[in-house]
Order: sequence, then C-alpha cells, then structure tokens
Amino acid sequence: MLKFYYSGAPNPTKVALFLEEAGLPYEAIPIDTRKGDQHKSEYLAVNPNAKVPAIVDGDVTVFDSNAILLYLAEKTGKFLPAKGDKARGELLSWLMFVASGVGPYSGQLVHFRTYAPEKNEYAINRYAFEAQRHFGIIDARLAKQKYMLGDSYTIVDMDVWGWSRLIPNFAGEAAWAKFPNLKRLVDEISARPAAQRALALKDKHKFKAEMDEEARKAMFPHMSGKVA
Ligand SMILES: N[C@@H](CCC(=O)N[C@@H](CS)C(=O)NCC(=O)O)C(=O)O
Repeated sequence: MLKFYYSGAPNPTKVALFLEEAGLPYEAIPIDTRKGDQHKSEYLAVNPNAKVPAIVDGDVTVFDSNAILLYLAEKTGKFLPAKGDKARGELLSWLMFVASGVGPYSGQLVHFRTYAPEKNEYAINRYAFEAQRHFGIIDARLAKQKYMLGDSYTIVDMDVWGWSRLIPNFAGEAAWAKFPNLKRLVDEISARPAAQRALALKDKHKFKAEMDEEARKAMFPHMSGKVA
C-alpha cells in the first residue's frame, strides 16, 4: 500500500486532499517535525530534504508536495486538465508558480512573523507583500474562471488550497476582502468531504504542539550557529 509521510502542515495536507479525492488506499505515517522525526536516517532515505510530505509507492519514492500531486494525478489520470499542449503548459506553469511563489513566501512570512526571535519589520513586510501579490494573481485568474485551469477541478486547485485556506492565520481574517474569488474556491474545496477527511488526518496522531527548544532545534537548525 502507498505510504504517505505527513504532518498537519499545509504541504502534506494538499497531498492528503488528493489521496482522499482520488480514493487511493494509503498508509499514513506521521512525521512529527517538532520532535525531529524528519532528520531520522530512515526518513532521510525517503526525503533527503528532511521535510514533509513524501510518499513511497511500490518502488517509487516521491518527495515535495507539487511533485507528488503531479505524480499521483498522472498515475491515476485524475484531476488533470484535458489533454493537449496548451493545458499541459498551464498546468506546469501554475504548479511551479505555487511551488516557487505561494509556498515559500507564505512559509517565510509565517516564520518571520511568528517564530523569528526578533521581529524584523523589513522581512515581515517583504514576505507579506510577496505572499499577497501571489494570492492577488490567483484571485484575478479566479475572477475569470471557476477553477485555476478552467471549468474543472484539478491538482492546481488542491495545490492553491493548501496555503490559501490559512490566509486568515497569517494575514488576518480581513485579508479575505482582498481575495474574494480565491475565498470562493477555498470555501468550495474546504466543504468537500475529501477535504474534511484530509484535515481530520492530523487528529489521528498526537503531534507535538509545543514550540519548545527541541522543536526549534529540529525545525530551525540555522539557529544553532552562524553561517553568514
Ligand atoms: N517544497 C516542499 C516544502 C516542504 C516543507 O517545507 N514542509 C514543511 C511543512 S509544510 C516541513 O516539513 N517543515 C518541517 C521542517 O522544516 O523541519 C513541498 O512543497 O513539499
């Protein structure tokens, strides 16, 4: 059975959404990143990047949420746009846009706003600006069409949902007023039974909640020494 290495964080949750939507049987293996499970040698053999998510499907190992979404969609033939070069170009563009823009900027915003030991206004403003700029681009696209790639629900929508549903957590509830079309998509996906099951997955394991010294050491190893 497909092994799914996960936590309740945004990137694994997008993959959980796909697995639930596609009805693929899987074994969920918790990786408690606040306890340092991501650095254990058995997990590094699956994902040398020491992050979640990752999957092992028979003799195939895939890490990085966007790669996993694409792999699973191609394997099952589900939640992909209609065939054709134009649709393929759009699929790849928007997947990479989320992978290189939405995810990293939102993640760094959360880091600098919530976890950095000093509140650096410049860093917070830079990441907040870029995160919101990316969400604005998605919102403008969703003003013209129902889903990211047109009329049908695809892995790009799942990818967008992963971080966007947390907009109130890192930009405040009022931020939704700037992205009404994105909110429409997020609300629609969050109401799907598969999304409810994906979100409930984190409660099947008691993940560590405290952000204490052990958690900071595991998740922010740069704090242990100066590299620049
Ligand atoms: N590009 C990767 C990023 C993965 C990532 O940053 N995962 C976070 C959770 S959302 C994680 O594992 N954090 C634990 C850590 O940084 O130690 C992906 O999309 O899967």
